[in-house]
Amino acid sequence: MKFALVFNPFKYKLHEENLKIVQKYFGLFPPLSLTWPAAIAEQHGHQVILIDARTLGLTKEEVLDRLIQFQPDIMGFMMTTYMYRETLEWIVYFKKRLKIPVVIGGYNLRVYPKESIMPGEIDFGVVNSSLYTIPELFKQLESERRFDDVPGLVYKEKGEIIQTPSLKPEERFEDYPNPARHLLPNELYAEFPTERRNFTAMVTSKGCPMRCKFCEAGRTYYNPRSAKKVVDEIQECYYKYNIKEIDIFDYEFLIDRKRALDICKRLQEKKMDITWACRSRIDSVDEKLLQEMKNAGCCRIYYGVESGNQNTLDELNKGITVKQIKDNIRLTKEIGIKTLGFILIGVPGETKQTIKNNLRFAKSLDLDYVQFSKLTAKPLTDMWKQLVKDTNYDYWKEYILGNTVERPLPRPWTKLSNKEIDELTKRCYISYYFRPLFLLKAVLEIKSFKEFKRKFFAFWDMLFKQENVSKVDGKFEAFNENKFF
Ligand code: B12
Repeated sequence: MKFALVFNPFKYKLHEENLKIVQKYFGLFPPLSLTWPAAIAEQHGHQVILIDARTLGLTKEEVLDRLIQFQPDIMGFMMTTYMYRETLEWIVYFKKRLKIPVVIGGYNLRVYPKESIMPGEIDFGVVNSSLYTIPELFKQLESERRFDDVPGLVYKEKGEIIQTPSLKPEERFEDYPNPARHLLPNELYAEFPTERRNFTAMVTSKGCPMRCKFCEAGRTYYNPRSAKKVVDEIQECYYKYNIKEIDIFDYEFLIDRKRALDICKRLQEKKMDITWACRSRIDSVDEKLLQEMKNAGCCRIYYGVESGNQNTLDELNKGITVKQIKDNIRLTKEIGIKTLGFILIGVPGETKQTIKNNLRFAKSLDLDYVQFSKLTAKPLTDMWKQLVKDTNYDYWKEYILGNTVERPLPRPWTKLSNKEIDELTKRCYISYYFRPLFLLKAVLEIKSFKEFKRKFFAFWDMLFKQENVSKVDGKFEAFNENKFF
């Protein structure tokens, strides 16, 4: 089979947790989700292309030209809940012109498996993992077209939508091939804090056993790749794609301390000139682990700080203390690893005063970067379940079904309005980043002209272009540092 995967550009959405300018400068990342089905299909002898139209700045027409040249038998797209309708527009466009089957996968299939494939243009949905679903689906497409034995598939038969059971327990992430980065323009990627290029993103484990109320990954099956596999993939990045910086996107990279130490030890032995960042809970680190991480090239840790208020942390089921936050951020900085803190705005009981206190707390931690996100009832979170129960209305479902336009979700857990939350989030960014000494330090640490350009434009736009309340922007484009001078 000839399999064509397309990653479409996407605009800012009013229901997102980030401000528009933050979204604009978030970065150009490899479409990792699509590199897995790509690699799995190739492993089974299929021919694959992956078109990253977002990073390459391609229009639908330009992508169509490439597809016509390739002559695929089947097309694939990744669906998040947030961007479902936008990706659907792309699917409709290609389906009309190429008239070949369309398969979708991605997070929204877990939330709304059947609804995801309701549009007439979509034929199949991969509910969870591609590991066994893709080879079986392609086998059936080439032979008898009997889909009832393909695991984890949604498909249409005689006007009905049928979902087959997924394999249990979930396939071992360890058994996956490495993501198909050879299909990507690896030299074009960068995220906001990127210091070295080439840059890539990586995922080394799926799921998270913790139970934070605001996160959709809570209590999902933790499914790691072994230290050996992880380091093999890093070596592949380094030697094959000249990658010098990696952002490890696991929900919680350090949850298995033994695995983390093993990865560090192996990286130290390999002596590659490579730096990496990861996401971690505050209570996963200690001095020994941080030191090993630093020695293995860790340059930045993204911590879920969320709040400087103990009651809020408890209310969100975060399971950490304010003291742990202070101690471990200090330790991380002393060891020479940069810190980014995620802080939530609009938490239960939030007032203008609590936001002020949190801003002061973030400043006192002296984090290198802070991301202020508006707490949103994201699909599959406890907050979402409660909101659906209280309002008897599931915004996300209605949104993907096309029954409602995009809009910010209500936040009944605070008296602050959505408008106030937007305004205060913007004020937090400006107050945090526009401190003379902080700016001076940030400028002195910049390592390349591209990094300077990216950060300069982001600061400029935050000051002068970010509306007090983010609005829809039909012309929205992610910042592409490869485009300008
Ligand atoms: C890397 C990443 C990105 C990258 C790259 C995009 C991508 N997903 O490839 C960037 C930064 C660009 C990105 C953007 C966004 N992302 Co993102 N992203 C991730 C992240 C961290 C890793 C994805 C990954 O590779 N996982 C590992 C693989 C193995 O699992 P997987 O993605 O589920 O893929 C498997 C199956 O689902 C299936 N599959 C997936 N896609 C497809 C497609 C086809 C055709 C087939 C057959 C199968 C298939 O096969 C894979 C192998 O089994 C996940 C969180 C996570 N840890 O998973 C969030 C995540 C998927 N993203 C999310 C969101 C919200 C977004 C954004 C909306 C954020 C924003 N505001 O801009 C955008 C939307 C992009 C879009 N076009 O829709 C949410 C989705 C939630 C939801 N309900 O939809 C997640 C779960 C993160 C979160 N905590 O909120 N993302």
